Amino acid sequence: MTVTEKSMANAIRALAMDAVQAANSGHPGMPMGMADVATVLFSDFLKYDPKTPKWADRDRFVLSAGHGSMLIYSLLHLTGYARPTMQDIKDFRQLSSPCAGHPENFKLAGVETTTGPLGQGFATAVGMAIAERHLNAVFGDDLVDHKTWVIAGDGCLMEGINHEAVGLGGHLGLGRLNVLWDDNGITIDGGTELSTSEDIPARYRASGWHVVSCDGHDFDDIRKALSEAEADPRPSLIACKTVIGYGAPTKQGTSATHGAPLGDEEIAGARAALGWEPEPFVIPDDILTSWRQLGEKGAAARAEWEARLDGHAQAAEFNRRMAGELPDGKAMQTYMEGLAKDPPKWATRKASEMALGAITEALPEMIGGSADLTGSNNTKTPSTKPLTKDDYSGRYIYYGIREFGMAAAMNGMALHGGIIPYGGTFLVFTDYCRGAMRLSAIQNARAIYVMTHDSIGLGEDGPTHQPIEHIQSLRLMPNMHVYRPADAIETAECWALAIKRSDGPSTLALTRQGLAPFRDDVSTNRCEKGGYRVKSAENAKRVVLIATGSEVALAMAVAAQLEAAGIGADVVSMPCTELFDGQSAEYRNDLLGSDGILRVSIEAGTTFGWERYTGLDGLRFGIDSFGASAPIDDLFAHFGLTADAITPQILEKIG
Ligand SMILES: Cc1ncc(C[n+]2csc(CCOP(=O)(O)OP(=O)(O)O)c2C)c(N)n1
Ligand SMILES: [Mg+2]
Repeated sequence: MTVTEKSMANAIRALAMDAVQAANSGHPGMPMGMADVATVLFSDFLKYDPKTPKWADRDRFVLSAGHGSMLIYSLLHLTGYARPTMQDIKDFRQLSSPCAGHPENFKLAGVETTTGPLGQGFATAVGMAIAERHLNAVFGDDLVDHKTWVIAGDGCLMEGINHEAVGLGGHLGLGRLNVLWDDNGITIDGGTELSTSEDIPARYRASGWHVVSCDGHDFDDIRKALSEAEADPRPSLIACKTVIGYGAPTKQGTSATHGAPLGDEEIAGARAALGWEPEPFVIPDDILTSWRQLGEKGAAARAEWEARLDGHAQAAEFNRRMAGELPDGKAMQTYMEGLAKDPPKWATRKASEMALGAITEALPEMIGGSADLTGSNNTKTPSTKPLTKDDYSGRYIYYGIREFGMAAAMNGMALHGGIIPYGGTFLVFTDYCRGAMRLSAIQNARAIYVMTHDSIGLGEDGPTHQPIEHIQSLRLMPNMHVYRPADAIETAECWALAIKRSDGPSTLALTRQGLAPFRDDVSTNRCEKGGYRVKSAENAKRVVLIATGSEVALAMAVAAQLEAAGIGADVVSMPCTELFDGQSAEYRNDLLGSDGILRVSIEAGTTFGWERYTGLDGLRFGIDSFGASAPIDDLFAHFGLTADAITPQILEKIG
């Protein structure tokens, strides 16, 4: 008996029902509804090789509707990826299993990106599709010629970030991006008519997308729609009309199947309806064999690609970039030696621009951009001409006013490989990027955030634009390195560290206002330890001043007043607390001083959290309210961040 596509799709449905039932938690409805569509995608459209899951020219598949994780786990298992094993699937949602509640890119090859926060997978896929077109423009069809496929739900299309992603994807004409919309008319609260009246196809068409629809349970119709999407030069939305929980006798088509085990009785009914007889977690040999044969189809294309790569003139450079390795070179060192000769008084955003000039010239894998603040974020360099629909070889993306979409696209580029993305906006608008910054951190993605206007130092724009809690809140985020450099040399050092960090994101918090230089030594990267002493006490040491960014100069001024009063004071610049926390206890204690020494923090943002370094007995100078609209000097005076305001408080404290 030949194996039907329906029975192959039913294998996905059975695994989804069984795994969710065993875990007593999870989402069976979406995998059951999209099983037929996914079967067609993995049969005839997706380019992949389970035996070489990281093959650079594979298609990228993104399950944006991450709650339906059992869909991708089933597909990876059935098509023959080494993991998940059937045991992994039996252990769905348990600590021992790579089959986590939502797909995690660091747990399974074949999971290209972590998904779960709705809408972000889709927006990340836009970045992957940009990466593909850019690398194609640089390396040609022989090495880079793949597509990006997304499965997205109603939720992914409803989220605000979807509008940013669709706008950007349409504008850049990303024709190799194809989104399969699980158009089931159901979300958690019930039917989509409860919450939306939007004409989704019209919105996509208006944004430059091609839209096609199909019956998501009719294999021929699905195949026809996917072929049409592939052929169309625009990005495509394929509206797949499906029934959530397809096969469940009393619950299908309702939100009851969305996020809860179906229960033994309903599962028994579904098995009867689908004609699925095997025990739980058993796939009949003939069906498994058919799936495995599908999984073997891509090996030939992969072998042909390897043959093309072998001996290709650009092979070494292509491999270097895809491995995320930096080239040898001294561009940065030369740039810094130039700075040391005549240290400039630049805003750190300007210093960042100048450092980026050297970096982007030396590293062709860097793609920059800004969310419509190019001239303020200083993110554009002579080496980065615009990346446009007509010229994907460009390296600068005008993201428009789409901060969240920008950050998610940066994740997509970083995860695709071959690119180191950086992008800018005002630091205060990290709030708009935050969901994607968190996913950069979870996914160990090398995305670099260039966040300027980092304090009340931006002046007149006032409290809506002045970050207060932002720097500390980003420091709170696990795996996010936050840099707040204090002069041009520190800025270059922080950039070097951010780029070198291949397994995680970095945020650079940069000033609008000019900062006096205080460094002229560039023999070692002093920011590498996160914090270091920039001035040692001249009198007997009583105080250690710990400052970041623009407040290092203020700390130096305070220290000068203390010394004049006979009080010895060290000044520590702390550009990156995450790196400092990784130093030995000996180093940290030596730097911050021990018993009898007053520790004082100065940062033009919240004082919350600085107790960590000052101790409860220390002093913390910062701003614990919203800012205000005024010229910069008036603001620093108003918020008590001047040497004349701070020094007397220190003197009083030490008595
Ligand atoms: C940003 C975000 N908000 C809320 C959720 C919680 N959530 C998970 S699935 C879901 C409903 C999604 O509906 P849909 O995409 O149509 O999925 P379906 O029920 O059809 O599987 C919600 C609200 C989430 N995962 N991410
Ligand atoms: Mg839905």
